[in-house]
Amino acid sequence: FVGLLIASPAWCQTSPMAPDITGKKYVAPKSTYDYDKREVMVPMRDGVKLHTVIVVPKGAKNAPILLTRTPYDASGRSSRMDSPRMIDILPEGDEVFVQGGYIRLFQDVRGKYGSEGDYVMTRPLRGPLNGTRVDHATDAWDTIEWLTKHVKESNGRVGMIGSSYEGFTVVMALVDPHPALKVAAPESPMIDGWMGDDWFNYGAFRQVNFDYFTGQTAEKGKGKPIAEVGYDDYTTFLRAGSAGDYAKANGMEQLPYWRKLTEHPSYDAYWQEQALDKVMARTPLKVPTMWLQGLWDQEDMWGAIHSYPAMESKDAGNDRNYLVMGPWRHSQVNVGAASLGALKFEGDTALQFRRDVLKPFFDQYLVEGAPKADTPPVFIYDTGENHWDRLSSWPLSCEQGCAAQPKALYLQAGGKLSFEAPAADGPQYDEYVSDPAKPVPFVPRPSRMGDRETWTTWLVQDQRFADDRPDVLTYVSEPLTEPLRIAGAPQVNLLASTSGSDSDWVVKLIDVYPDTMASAPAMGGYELAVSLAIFRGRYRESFEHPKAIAPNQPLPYAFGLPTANHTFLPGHRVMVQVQSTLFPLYDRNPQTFVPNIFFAKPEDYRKATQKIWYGPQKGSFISLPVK
Ligand code: PG9
Repeated sequence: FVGLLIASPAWCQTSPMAPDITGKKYVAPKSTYDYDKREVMVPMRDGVKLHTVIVVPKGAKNAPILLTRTPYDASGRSSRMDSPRMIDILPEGDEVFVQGGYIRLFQDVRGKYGSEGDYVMTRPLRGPLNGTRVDHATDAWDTIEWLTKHVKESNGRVGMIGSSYEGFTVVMALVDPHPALKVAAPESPMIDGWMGDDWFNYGAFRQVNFDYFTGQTAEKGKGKPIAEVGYDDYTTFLRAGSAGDYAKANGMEQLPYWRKLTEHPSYDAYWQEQALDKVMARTPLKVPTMWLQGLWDQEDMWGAIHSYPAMESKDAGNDRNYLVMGPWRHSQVNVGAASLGALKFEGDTALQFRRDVLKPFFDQYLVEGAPKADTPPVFIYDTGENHWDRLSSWPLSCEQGCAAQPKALYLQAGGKLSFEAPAADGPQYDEYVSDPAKPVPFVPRPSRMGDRETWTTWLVQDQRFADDRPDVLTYVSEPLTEPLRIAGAPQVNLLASTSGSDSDWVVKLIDVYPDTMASAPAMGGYELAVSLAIFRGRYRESFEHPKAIAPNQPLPYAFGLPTANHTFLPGHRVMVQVQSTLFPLYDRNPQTFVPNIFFAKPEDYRKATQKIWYGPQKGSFISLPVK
């Protein structure tokens, strides 16, 4: 019997046992939670319901509402971590608002994640590009209307905030704002996809976005990135050929938005109709709006800084239109910003802004009894002297209407750069061979556009990796003996020729650090790009109607570089680099004129001899917005 007991202990008996997984959902006791999270489906005017996450502080009464309409998963955006504390579950950028007792909402845009309806990438406004009766303007209006009636803990006042695409939906809400929308902060908003927000820069196509196309449009939830076939994107895209070849090899024709892009390589009505800075400029600004962007915004370098001036003339009372530019990469305003790449700033510049400028600005319009905020019309960081500037207008230096006039910084033979015009009888040009088979990389290889550190810091990358290439012309000033302060958008005036019939021109304005920096030795000789852009030469005369370039003719190319607020310190030098590729971030120009560069053929890609011409009058120079 003892043997039986030992041999067959009670726990090995075959009698039925209660399962440990009951099938009932485990619900943590909410008693310790300082918030209540609800998920509701908000009805739009066409009957489509949008999934909306509402996070309400425990005991909230008469609380303001902060709304973000996102294509990036409202549930995920409101679950930074699982926690009984509201400040933990919301994004870092929301902390000041949580501390202020705000109700926080995230809503899936139509057709994405939990929302019903059809998804259209950056759905255009109703009109020639959108025959339906709904768009982001109506969806925002209907959402706010519903919120004011159904969120009983609120005071019926709504603010909207968001970066990037989420900034785009803020601007869309401003097109025909609901009366309860009292204040808005479009951060790095997508305003003009062809000029410089995400898809192109002056017509050169940004190949970084292929994973985005599949991620955003392959399915309602999160789509998968394209399978990596090599560690170095430079090699992968070079072997692929044109952007269209790469797309075809990866089945992108299945995606309607990719097809749409390839049908509109030029700045035609498709892009012009969607330029939100121009749409907004048609009507007075009704809602106090803080246009915000990073000075090193590698994704949306166009939107905010072109919308702000467009609205300035519409801000009759001069109390509704604001501009903020921090020393930030894309969307860094909502995370830690004490540094960017090798650069160190005066503290967490993003937290300083959110706490000292953004929150008081929003409180003024959303919190009953809140004081009038001391919001500067322009709040912009000096990236050379490392401090915030509070200004009454922007830019400070421009061709017309500014306190200061720009100064011509001349490119000269021998790699010189000077405010002195070159001698009329001096050398006429320098030249380089641009070989599409050996394009200039945008970052040192192996270039990995999907690598977060690479992608977020490439604009502040030390440019010494490029300046010794024979296909990069480098011009540099003498060391400065006193500070040189620029406050505006540098304007490129190139006199250039190419032996080809099409060409891209990349121009970088660079701050060269002194050869030795005792306080930061690794910064000795650093070449920091303060502002850079690529210009597709076929659009020299018209963005809408591309034209072949007359070979070997010195022709003027004029285009703006991104805005800068930078002091070149004594001992530093000013540098300009000129090249014709920035790869694989931008697709290569075949350098022979073809109808659509997306579908250039291998034989179209040909070397070209590029010449940059000098001269005291019509030579090449940068119009520097010196203040
Ligand atoms: N504007 C950003 C983006 C859009 C499209 C492609 C890639 C990035 C963003 O919404 O994050």
